[in-house]
Amino acid sequence: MAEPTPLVSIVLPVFNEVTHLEEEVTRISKALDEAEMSYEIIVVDDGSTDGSGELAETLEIRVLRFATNRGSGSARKYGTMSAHGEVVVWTDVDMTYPNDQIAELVREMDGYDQVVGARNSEEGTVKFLRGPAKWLIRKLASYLSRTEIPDLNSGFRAFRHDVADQFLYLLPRGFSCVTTITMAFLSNGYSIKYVPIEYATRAGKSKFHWWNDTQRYLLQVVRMVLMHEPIRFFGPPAAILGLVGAGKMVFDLIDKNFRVGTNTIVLLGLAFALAGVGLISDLMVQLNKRRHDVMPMTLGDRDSRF
Ligand SMILES: Nc1nc2c(ncn2[C@@H]2O[C@H](COP(=O)(O)OP(=O)(O)OP(=O)(O)O)[C@@H](O)[C@H]2O)c(=O)[nH]1
Ligand SMILES: [Mg+2]
Repeated sequence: MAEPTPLVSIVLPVFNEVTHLEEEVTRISKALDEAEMSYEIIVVDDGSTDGSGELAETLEIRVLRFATNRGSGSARKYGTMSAHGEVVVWTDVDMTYPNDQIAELVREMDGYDQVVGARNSEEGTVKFLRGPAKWLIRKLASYLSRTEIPDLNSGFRAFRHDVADQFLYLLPRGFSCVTTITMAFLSNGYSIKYVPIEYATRAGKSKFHWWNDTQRYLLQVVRMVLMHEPIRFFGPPAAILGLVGAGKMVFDLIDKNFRVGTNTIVLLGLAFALAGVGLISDLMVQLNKRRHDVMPMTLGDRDSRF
């Protein structure tokens, strides 16, 4: 039921997934046909060498093919740029996400700008290492964005196309683009709803590199906060060092007969330096704020919009 201006565009980044690509496309189209929701499927193939791109071209979907590999983040970004739907859905093509529930995910959007399928278990590749790292990064992101984030890097999400268009320039090349779209929405006052989903074992071969990709996740979370609210990054260490330094100063004055120790001065100096960097960064962010013209979603809005 592909239409010129569909309601939903499903963007599928693909890199060497030939064994199950057709099965994923079929289960998505079947579910959306049954739900009578208009849609387009966009496969973004990134120089697959196993014939995924050629296979995609035989299916009744839109296919973007890049000759060289750019990463799943770039694929999602260009897929979204070329999408026609009012709602964009991102998901993987590895049989892990419940892609037969995309219509339900989209229907959850009333009053929300984005709906994310939150996995209740970590079943991804190298899960014993990824679990703790992801937990830590998620807690950091929750603190920095002042919201509880049950799943920061779920690859299964539906969001408003017009809102996301404002942030596509921020998306990095790799896997951390899913983290970025969450942080961009939250930092700019758009709402996200989380719905629990099951996460299955992956078919085919994982492209996730636990060390490189985890480092990128962490860096991307910190970068997003520095971009929007640097005070939340520099403030706490500055305050802690300042308090310890002030305490030490009182101790020096009383106990050391007014001889202020070198370490006291270093502590206070560091606290001032960090506070200064935080304030200057904050000023730069405020002065360079981009204009966001798209209204956040309100309750009952979904039906009048789509
Ligand atoms: N276009 C494109 N897609 C990619 C690339 N790397 C991965 N993908 C796709 O992105 C989706 C997620 O990749 P995965 O390797 O499953 O990564 P993950 O889900 O974080 O890791 P797992 O826990 O192993 O499933 C899949 O549909 C991949 O085919 C890439 O370089 N380019
Ligand atoms: Mg996967």
